[in-house]
Amino acid sequence: MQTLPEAIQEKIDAFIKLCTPDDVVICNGSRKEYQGFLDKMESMGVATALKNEGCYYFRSDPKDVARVESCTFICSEKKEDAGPTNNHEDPKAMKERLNSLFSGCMVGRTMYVIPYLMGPPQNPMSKVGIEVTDSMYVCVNMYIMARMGEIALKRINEGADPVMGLHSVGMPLPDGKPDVHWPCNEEKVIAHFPETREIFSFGSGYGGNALLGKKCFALRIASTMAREEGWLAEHMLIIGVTNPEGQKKYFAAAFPSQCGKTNLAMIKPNLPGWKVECVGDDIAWMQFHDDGRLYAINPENGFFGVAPGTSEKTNPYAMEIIRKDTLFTNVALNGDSVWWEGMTDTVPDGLINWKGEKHDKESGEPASHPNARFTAPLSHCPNLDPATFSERGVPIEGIIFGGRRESTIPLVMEAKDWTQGTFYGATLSSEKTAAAEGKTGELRHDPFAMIPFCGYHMGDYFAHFLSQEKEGRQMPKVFSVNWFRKDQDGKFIWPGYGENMHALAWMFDAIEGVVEKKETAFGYLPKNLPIKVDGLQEILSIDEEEFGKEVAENKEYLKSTFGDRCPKALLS
Ligand code: GTP
Ligand code: SPV
Ligand code: MN
Repeated sequence: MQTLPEAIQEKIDAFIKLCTPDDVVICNGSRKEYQGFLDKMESMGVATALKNEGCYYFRSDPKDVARVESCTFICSEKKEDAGPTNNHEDPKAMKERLNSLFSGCMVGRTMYVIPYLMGPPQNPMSKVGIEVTDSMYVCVNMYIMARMGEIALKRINEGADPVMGLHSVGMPLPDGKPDVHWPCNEEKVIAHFPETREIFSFGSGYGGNALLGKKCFALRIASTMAREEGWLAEHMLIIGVTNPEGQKKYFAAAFPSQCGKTNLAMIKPNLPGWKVECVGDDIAWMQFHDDGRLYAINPENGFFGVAPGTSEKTNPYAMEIIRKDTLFTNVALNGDSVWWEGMTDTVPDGLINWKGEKHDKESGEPASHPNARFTAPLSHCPNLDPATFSERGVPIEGIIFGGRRESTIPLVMEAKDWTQGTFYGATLSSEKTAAAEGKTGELRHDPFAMIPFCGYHMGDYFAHFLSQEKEGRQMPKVFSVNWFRKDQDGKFIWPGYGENMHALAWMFDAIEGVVEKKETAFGYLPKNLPIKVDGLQEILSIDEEEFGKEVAENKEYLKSTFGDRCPKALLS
């Protein structure tokens, strides 16, 4: 069995002393180990094996279905370093609370130590972490989402300093108490210590709360590392777009949770001659290289994608990706396969809903939870970009910001310069979705789609983004998009999905300088697009008065929220 460097072992020993598990296992990340976890969970009735090879079904506790932003904390020494958009807690006070929460929390359970690598093994930007958890569900998801085991251990033994994370579902099993199918705790805390690069997560087993490599490390902790070290950790998908002439450009795009990243990353274009390949669907780590270009990597190794709405029609590549070796959580069971809203036009008979009950079609309740997810390997992606695992990353020429907006924001627009592009990012807002707790549909500001994920003061984040523009650098062009405009009847005007290729093609050609554009004070818009859509001109235009009002409100928001720490360039 592998050993850990002494300093790391000491930290793990302290976790063991605190959590008092019955047993400790260091994960090697092998396929055999992964299958062993699944077999064990199946025998416990926690996982259901499905008809398709390597596919399993999980159901969470109905009270543990999404990220919990109200219980997510940035514990920086100074409150102002967390900024106005994060919950802050004093590190000492939080450590005390955590010590009491974690004390004895793994009694009756096994502690799994998961060394993992975020990023392609060949790439110097990749980083290591260790997640210590009492959840086998977390182990199997981390196996898919990160590079787990030996590969990371080797780096750690060579001196790489891992971001440490301790996770517990928060339900000890004293005196042989039987386990429940989805252990969790009413009290949840997701605490980040950016200065010491530590993560503590208690009480939830779901998604971004529990898979610490994802939002906790690759965004919240990484964004603070990126600021210190001069790079960018962004909530962005990465795609390569090839035009009919065979020229290729890479784009990175930030959309808030459940606003279309995974779908755009896997787009099957509805425009002859164009090709799109996927590098990543959620997170981008980016850095300017000596050649003056911005290079991106996807730190993840899998997809944790929204299931509802995914179908052969909307996202055929996703349907192919999830055909084998996929974990499904909170979808509906359809015999020995799965179903969710939007997969087919008609609802099959005899479904078991995500709560484990017979689905009542008349109830008006969905059979799958709106934040039901699939976990599937990146390598399954039929349009995976050949440079996904490259040593260098991929050169980004376009950055896209998009939200879910039923009015005001046009289908696509181009910023005149980096500063206006930064303004697009800083003023991104979107109607709330089911990816986090709370009411859906409400409009909220979500700068850079990073509101829930920025590990420091968002005003400083804007300044950091702005400061990327330097002599000798080829700055990407910046765009704003919106697939979600609605007509008077509340129907989407834009067909979306494969047709989003029209917007991508326009952006590609805008970078090349070969499109016809309408100039406004707020950026450039397409004159037309070669597609027949009712209301097309409406979504290709802005109402300058309405838009101007939105811009003024946005500046007010920036000023009142971030004060002096908002760069002046965004307010003028
Ligand atoms: P997270 O994984 O939570 O960060 O979400 P995401 O940004 O990856 O969003 P995803 O691609 O999973 O899409 C979220 C929801 O929006 C799904 O139900 C999609 O079917 C729907 N969606 C995605 N793209 C489009 C589009 O172009 N038009 C419309 N109308 N809906 C879309
Ligand atoms: C998101 O909410 O943006 C997700 C899901 O991608 S989670 O991993 O739970 O954060
Ligand atoms: Mn996604």
